Amino acid sequence: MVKNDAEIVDIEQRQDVALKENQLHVFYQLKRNIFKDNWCGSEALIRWIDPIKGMISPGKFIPLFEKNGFVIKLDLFAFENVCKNISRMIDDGITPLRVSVNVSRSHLMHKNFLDEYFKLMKKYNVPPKYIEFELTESLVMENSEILVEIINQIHKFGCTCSIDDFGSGYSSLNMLKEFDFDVIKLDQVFFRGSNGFDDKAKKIVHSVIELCHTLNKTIVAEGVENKEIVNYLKKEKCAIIQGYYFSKPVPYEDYMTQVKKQSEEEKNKINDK
Ligand code: G
Ligand code: MN
Repeated sequence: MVKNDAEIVDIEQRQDVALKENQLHVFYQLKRNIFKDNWCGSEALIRWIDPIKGMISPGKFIPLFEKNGFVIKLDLFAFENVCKNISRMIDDGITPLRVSVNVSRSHLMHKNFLDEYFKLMKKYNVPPKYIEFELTESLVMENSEILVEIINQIHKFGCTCSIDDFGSGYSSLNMLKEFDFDVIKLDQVFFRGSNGFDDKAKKIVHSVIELCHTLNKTIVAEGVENKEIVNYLKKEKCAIIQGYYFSKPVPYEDYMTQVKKQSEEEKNKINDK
């Protein structure tokens, strides 16, 4: 969190410069399918690399930008970047992975905000199957009718949507009932409680996974940092894992190298058949 008013003012004064002078970067964190043993997608995450201060944590600037509205510009900047990169991969003969992008709650105040997103996808010829919209639990609670409409629009356009940070807010179960999410992203808090990943946490995770499977939802476990948790999730048949254990968020070039490697391996497999 931001510590004091001076720091807030400082960040707010530098936000436009940061965008203009390319200090804001889109990093990618790969997601692993542990049963297929492959990368099955990624999440696009904003990183602010200041020439003097170095990396500024998103925890510091995102809540602030949500308050002052700058987050709208930032989300669209990140999204355009993602679209450009997917289009670049396709041009270079690389099969892209689906990228999930975070949609801030501020967008919901703007009617038809998705039009901007869809326009960008058309501009860069991005097939809709490569985009997943991540919506957070808190965003959902406040705007239920609008959200039903938004999810419809996302599906109609051919994209998917996920509920981010699942389980860290409240009324989560009701949300599963009311909204047609494709993917549930299990919040990292379950793996990092005061007692670590103890028996109680395991029982809760077990039940949530079972529930998602019953509802035919894809589940992604977030913030997985060690082998013990991976083994547990494997036992519970949770296929997709995102976390430092497999990959940290990395710059586009590093991400592209991984995706290219897998894309080539898969093409070779087909040719060998
Ligand atoms: O709220 P959301 O799920 O979008 O946030 C994801 C954040 O969690 C990112 O900032 C990402 O860098 C961070 N993150 C991803 N994997 C891990 C992990 O294994 N451990 C920790 N501590 N943080 C992680
Ligand atoms: Mn997210």
